[in-house]
Amino acid sequence: MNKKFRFLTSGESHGKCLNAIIEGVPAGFPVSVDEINTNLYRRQQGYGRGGRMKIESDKVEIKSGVRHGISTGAPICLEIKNKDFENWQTVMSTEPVELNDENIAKIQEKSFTKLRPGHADYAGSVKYDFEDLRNVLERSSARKTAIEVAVGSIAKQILKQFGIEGLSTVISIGDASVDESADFDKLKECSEKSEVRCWDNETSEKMKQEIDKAKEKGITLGGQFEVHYRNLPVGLGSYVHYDRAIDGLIAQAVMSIPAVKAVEIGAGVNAASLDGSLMHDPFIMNDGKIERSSNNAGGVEGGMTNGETLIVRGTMKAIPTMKTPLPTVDIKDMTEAEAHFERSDACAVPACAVVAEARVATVLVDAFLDKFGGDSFKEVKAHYES
Ligand code: EPS
Repeated sequence: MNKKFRFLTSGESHGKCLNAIIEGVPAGFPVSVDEINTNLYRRQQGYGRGGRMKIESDKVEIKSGVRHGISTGAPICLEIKNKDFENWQTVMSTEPVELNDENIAKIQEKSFTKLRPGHADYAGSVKYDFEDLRNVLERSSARKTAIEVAVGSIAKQILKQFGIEGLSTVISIGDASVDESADFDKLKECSEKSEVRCWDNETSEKMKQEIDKAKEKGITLGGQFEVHYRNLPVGLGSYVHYDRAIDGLIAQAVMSIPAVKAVEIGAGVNAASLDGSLMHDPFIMNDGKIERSSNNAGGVEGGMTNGETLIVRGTMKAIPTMKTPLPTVDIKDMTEAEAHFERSDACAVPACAVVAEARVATVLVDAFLDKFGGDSFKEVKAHYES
C-alpha cells in the first residue's frame, strides 16, 4: 500500500543521537515542539525505570519541514540527542579510533560475548556476523522508541485538529491488575497522574509493590496496557485488501515495539469464549443517530474503524536484562556462562503504553490522510468536512 504518512528512524542506544524523517505531513499544520517534548517526558516516566532515565531528559529538535511552528509540506527531520553519548564517545565513535591501550581498554570494557536470553543477541549475531554483541544491542535497544514517540506526537497533533484524541493506560503489572475500566476522560486523567500509568489508585499501589518485590529478587516484570482513540471517523482502513485492514496495521505497529508479545483489539482473546449473541455489538437508534449498545469490536469491523472508540490492548514481556542472570553461552569460546548484565529497568510497561499510543497514532494518521488527504491543511479539512 502507498503510505501517506511514512517515516524512518536511525540511531543507536549510546550513539550521538536518534533521528527521524517523516514524509507526508501536509502544509499548514501547527507543529508544537513543546507537545512533542511533553510526550517524550511521558515516555520517560514510570515506576521501575532504571539508571539510564536519570541521565537522559529527552528533548527534540526539529531540523526541517516546519517554519514558525507550521508544517511546510516538506519532509520533517527530528533529532533527539543522547546525553549518555558523552560517556561513550570512544566506544560508539562513528569514525575509526586510534587503537592505543586506553581506547582498546574502553572498547573492550563495553564489548560482550555472553548471549542475553530474550534479547536480539543470538539471532542478531548470527544474522549480521557479529562477535561483539554490543553491535546488536545498540540498535535493537528500546532506546529507539524515544524518536518513535516524537513521530507519533506529530501524528497526534494532526489528528487533534479533527477532534481525534488518544490515551494510554496500564492494566496489569506482574500479578497486580485492574478488574474494571472507566470512561475515557477518567481513564485519561487518572492514568496520567499515576506513577505506573494505571487509572485506579489502589491497583497503582499494588503494582508498585510488585515492582519493589521484583527489584529485591533481581528480576523484571511485564504487564498489559491499553490504547484508546475516540472521535475517529467511520471508514479508516478497508476490507478490500489485506494490507489496508486497519486492525492488521495496528497489530503490526504495536507488535513491533520491543518486548511486546501480543496485541488484541476490543474483546481480543476473550472473543474465543463469547458466543455470537454476546460478542457482536447491537445497533441502536439514539436521537436520530446510529449507535451501539456495546463495543466488543473495539471500534473496528471489517478492517475499518466503525466510529466507536478504538481499543487496543498490548502485552509486554518482562525485560530480559536481569540482575539475577539466566544461564547462557559465551560465543567467544562456546562455553556455558551467565548472561551479561549492565543496568536495567525493572519494569517498563508504563513507557511501553506511551510508545504504543504514539505508534497507533501513526497508523491512524496514515489511514486518515489516505481517506481525506490533500497538500494543505485547508484541503484536508475540506475533504474531511465533505
Ligand atoms: C534498554 C536498556 C536500558 C534502558 C533502555 C532500553 O538502557 P541502558 O543500556 O543505557 O541502561 O534504559 O531504554 C532507554 C534508554 C530509553 O530511553 O527508554 C534496552 O536494552 O532495550
